[in-house]
Amino acid sequence: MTAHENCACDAPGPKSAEELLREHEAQLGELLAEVEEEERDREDGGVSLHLAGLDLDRRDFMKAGMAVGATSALAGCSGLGGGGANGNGGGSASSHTHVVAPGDHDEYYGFWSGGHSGEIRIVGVPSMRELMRIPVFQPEGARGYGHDDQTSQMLDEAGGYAWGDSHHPILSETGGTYDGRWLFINDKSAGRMARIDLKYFETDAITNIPNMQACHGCAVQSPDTKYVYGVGEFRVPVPNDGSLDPDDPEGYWSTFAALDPESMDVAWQVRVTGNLDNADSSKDGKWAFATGYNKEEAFEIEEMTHDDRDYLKAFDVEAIEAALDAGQAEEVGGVPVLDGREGSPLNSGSDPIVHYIPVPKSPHGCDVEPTGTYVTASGKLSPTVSIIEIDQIKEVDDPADAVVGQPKVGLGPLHTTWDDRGNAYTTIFIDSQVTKWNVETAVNSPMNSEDAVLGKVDVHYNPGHLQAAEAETTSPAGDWLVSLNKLSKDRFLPVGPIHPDNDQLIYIGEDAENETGGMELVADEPVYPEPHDCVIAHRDKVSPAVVWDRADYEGEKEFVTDDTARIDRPEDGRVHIYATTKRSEYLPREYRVTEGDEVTFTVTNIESSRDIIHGFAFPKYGINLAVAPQDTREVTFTADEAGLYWIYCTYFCSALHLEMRSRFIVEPQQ
Ligand code: RUQ
Ligand code: CUA
Repeated sequence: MTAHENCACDAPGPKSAEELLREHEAQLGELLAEVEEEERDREDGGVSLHLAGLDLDRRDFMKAGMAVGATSALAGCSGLGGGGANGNGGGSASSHTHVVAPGDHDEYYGFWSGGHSGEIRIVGVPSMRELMRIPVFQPEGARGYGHDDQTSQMLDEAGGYAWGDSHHPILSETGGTYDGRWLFINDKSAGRMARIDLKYFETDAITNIPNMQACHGCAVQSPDTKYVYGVGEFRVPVPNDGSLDPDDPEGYWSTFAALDPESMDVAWQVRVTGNLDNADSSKDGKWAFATGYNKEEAFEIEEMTHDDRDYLKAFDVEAIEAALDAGQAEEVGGVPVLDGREGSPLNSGSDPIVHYIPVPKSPHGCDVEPTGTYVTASGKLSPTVSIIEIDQIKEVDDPADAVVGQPKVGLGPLHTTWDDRGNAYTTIFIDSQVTKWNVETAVNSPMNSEDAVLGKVDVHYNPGHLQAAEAETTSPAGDWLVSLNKLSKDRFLPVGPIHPDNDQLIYIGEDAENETGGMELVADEPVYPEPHDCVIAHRDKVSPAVVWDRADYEGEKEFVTDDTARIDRPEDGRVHIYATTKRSEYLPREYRVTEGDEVTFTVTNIESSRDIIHGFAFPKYGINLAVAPQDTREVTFTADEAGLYWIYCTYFCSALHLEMRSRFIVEPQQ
């Protein structure tokens, strides 16, 4: 297909940039007016689409969609930033290829959250090839996660939930940059925080955080990861045992938690006023920040969005530690909790533990820029990003005076990321765009002006997070940016009514005085529902093992060899089988137990060549182990039914892989 067959040049009236801007202004005016409206027309009649809290009706919604469509058509005709380069098509519309040749490696590791798939995905950037998935909050067969004793026990102890909702992957830091040791990921569904060990790319700890439902924001304390921060979004009664009046907001809590990254224990919590949302740390570690909404402490969306302002909360880490040392915490749910609500004693002195900084309603993204001078709160229901000068927080008498800039970036700003040249990039949900703006220009311009805006690029459609390479460090790379778009609509072959999301790769390596400020859309990538966020690290900062180092589990599990493979019967009713796997057999070759025996398998893959993994599938008991070279896995079950069952290998490991199986014989009780 030529570019022109796909071009909407003949479509009626593509609008000029000015017309579009005017339209967005008008739309915004209507939107905000409607949010404020007390009385609402609740007659639906199936005509208008009432969006609770926004009350944007179908007419406006369609208009927003049309405006975006028109911009795309326009861009296609002028050759600017159009969505022409698609997936593996290789950037014919872009001078910047993202194609990584067969056999070559990507420059960056991208760690994507999987949303309600509860996992982490590893994506090569810039190729956008998905390299691996790491199950976190739910069992998964291919990697045998939740199938062996260790991981199934970990999932059980973390609450035994069937799934999780992972949003904000964050890498551990040393000296303000990614150190490749751990990745942390929140679970919004259940108030949990998990840790992934980046030597083995496996989940190795999950903490069920007390006094919290919906751990949403997730951040590490810069520059050296003394804490991992988990942010409680939903307000819940504490204790949540039915003893409190559900209609009394007083009994509801929202807490900000700090975990020790080594032990994954909760070090402390701070109870706050209103909901919490997203989080970040100052670059010197002295502050943690969280956006929040619902300072009204309401139960229904209309009331939650009632007030004009919400807060960015600034947690003074030294003041918090001092209050803990002074014994001012109360032990609740087994962890020390400080009262950081507005007007609490700990907030009333000269050194409040939490500063409440008013910003326009329902701020969402919370991002500290690379120099550590400013923290930003992206507006969500305001078309602005608020810039707070961190050093001013303690200086000003009126907390609102710490807000030193407020560029107008578009309708529905959600999250902000950074390049290495002082520029910020913000996702604009309603306008379906990414806006590029300059931080210092914004600080030096009048509030609410567009002076700092350098350009906008259309994305498809409705972006949530975006992330640039190395953007959480003190020195972002400034080349690639990914916009994680919630809707793909018509971008791909239809696959039924549940659509993939669309992650779009944008080159940001060059500044230019054009419509997009130099941003170039390079690729589309359909993704399984539904990543929320990602973090992108240079490959030099991550060095996974390619086979297991058995010293890492010495003393915990036996490394079985062909010489020590055996069947032990330590007591009546207990069988412990020590087995090896190699191409293409298990040793011992056959297992005989008695009906009712409790059986433990300790299985070592004695291979040392990379990528020779053996499966150990036991369909009768719902078990599939994936045993990597030099690794050992253990699984325990009760052989409760007499019969013969084949154990077989699930990884295609050799020409005789199909023959790789053993008989497990359960003899009837005498
Ligand atoms: S939130 S789309 Cu869960 Cu990160 Cu803003
Ligand atoms: Cu071992 Cu297939």
